[in-house]
Amino acid sequence: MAQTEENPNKALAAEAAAALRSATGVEQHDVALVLGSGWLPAVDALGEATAEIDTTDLPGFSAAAVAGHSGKIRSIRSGDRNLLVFLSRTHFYEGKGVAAVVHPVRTAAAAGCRAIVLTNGCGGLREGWQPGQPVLISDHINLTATSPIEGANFVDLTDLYSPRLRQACKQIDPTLDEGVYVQFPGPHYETPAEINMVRAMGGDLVGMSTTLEAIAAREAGLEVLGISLVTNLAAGLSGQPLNHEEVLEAGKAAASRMGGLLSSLVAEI
Ligand code: 8IG
Repeated sequence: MAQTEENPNKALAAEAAAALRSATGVEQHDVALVLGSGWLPAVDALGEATAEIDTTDLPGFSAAAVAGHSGKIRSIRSGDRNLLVFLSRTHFYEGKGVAAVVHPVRTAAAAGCRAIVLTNGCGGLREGWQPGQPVLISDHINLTATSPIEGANFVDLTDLYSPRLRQACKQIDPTLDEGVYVQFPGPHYETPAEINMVRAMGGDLVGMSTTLEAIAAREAGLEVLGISLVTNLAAGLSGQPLNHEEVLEAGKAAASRMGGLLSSLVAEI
């Protein structure tokens, strides 16, 4: 479908952006951030909230479904930028459809954002990676078997994850590693055999988000940065079962590092 307001998804995002303007009093947002599992404790480092609203106050959003995710949107003034921070996301496994998953991204674009930082909590495959470690997403493999784009719009995904912004992150923190993020549909975690498959196909990180949002962001013309917080070793690698509490703990422990990274980064965007 053509990039016009005839696209119903784009029209709904424009309505949400208009409602966002009146709810926050902020005419134009510059940079959007989506906080994944474990990232919530980092948000306070970004600056004072100008406004905080419930996602459900805006057209097209539905309530948050996961513990540790809060269904709120914060407008934060950081230096001379207005940040639009989504404290939660809609996941593909909720079954609300791909358009619901990427609605925040399209809303951010309609609100004036030029760049989006997509964060997530995920499983790590690489030897030496520990829970609590942030990793820059260099590329992705989308195993959801779907796309947020409808119709014959053949969007290029080369360099989807901005080399410029990845470089900026590495200047802030030279110890940051990069890896290929693989999105599974979830909500179950992988089997150890699936993790072996991921390794064979070149994946380093496994999760249940981000790739569909990144594709929609590219379609909308946003510069994209993806950062994963390795909250657990991928299935079969630690000898322990996986659980969601471990994810939230890793986030709390890593909060000040994540907050410092994000706040230094938004100044560079
Ligand atoms: I946090 O190990 C988190 N999310 N698919 N696998 C998948 N998603 C995750 C994982 C994981 N950890």
